[in-house]
Amino acid sequence: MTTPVKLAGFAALLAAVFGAAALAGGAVGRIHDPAAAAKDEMNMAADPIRGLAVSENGLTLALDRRAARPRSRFRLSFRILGRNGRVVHDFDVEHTKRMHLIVVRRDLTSFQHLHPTLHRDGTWATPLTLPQAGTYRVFADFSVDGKPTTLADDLQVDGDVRSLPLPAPATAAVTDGFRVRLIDGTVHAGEESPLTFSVTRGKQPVSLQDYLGAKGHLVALREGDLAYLHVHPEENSLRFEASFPNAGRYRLFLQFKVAGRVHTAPFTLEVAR
Ligand SMILES: [Cu+2]
Repeated sequence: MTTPVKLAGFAALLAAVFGAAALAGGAVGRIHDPAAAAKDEMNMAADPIRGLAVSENGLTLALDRRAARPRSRFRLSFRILGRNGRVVHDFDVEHTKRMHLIVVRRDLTSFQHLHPTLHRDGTWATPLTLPQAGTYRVFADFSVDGKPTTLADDLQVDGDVRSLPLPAPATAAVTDGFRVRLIDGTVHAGEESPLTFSVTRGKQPVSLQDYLGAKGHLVALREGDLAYLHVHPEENSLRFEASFPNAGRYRLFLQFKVAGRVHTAPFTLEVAR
């Protein structure tokens, strides 16, 4: 390619970039319009797949260790590094917390949702016990400067590994004596889909406490690569909006709080084309 052609290409790229910037500027200018603002917010949060990389959006997850022993409690610590390699200290509050840490075994058994403590030097730390040998996926879910980001890395627990196949798709799960049902899961690949759950105990409805600013918390992971999907909770019901990028199987982990205790109900969901 000759230099003038290259320059022309570069100019076109610049025009495209500035065109996009102008559009974004226009969007900011409309912020007084609540409908437009809500739409812009949705577009900003529209990135439906996260958690596939250790580094994204100029941010890097730096785990202090990638190995642990089974059934022994240890301190999991990490930092979030910016583009310049500096430790990030400022995080936005999302779902009432500045950091959500999800730890699952790669076969999607053993789910934990933790809220580590931020120390003065920018280190996040939490006690953690991993029940069995295997490879665990650690997701750090947070937001910096209004941009939600989920970064992930693997943690190895040596020993005899018995991987389990993903359970068959089901619309009901029993956990800690609660019966949890997926009552509306009209799910289509590639669009925002509603997921509504009900919780009963002894056939009676259960009174749910608020958990992380909503009636429940839902994590959805794609079978295979464990892509971490973006899920929106609704404030006053066990209803969520999730984007399933493609047909296939996903594992859902619904968490809810009753009488001061958080319970987790896992589901396998088959998403049709
Ligand atoms: Cu959390």
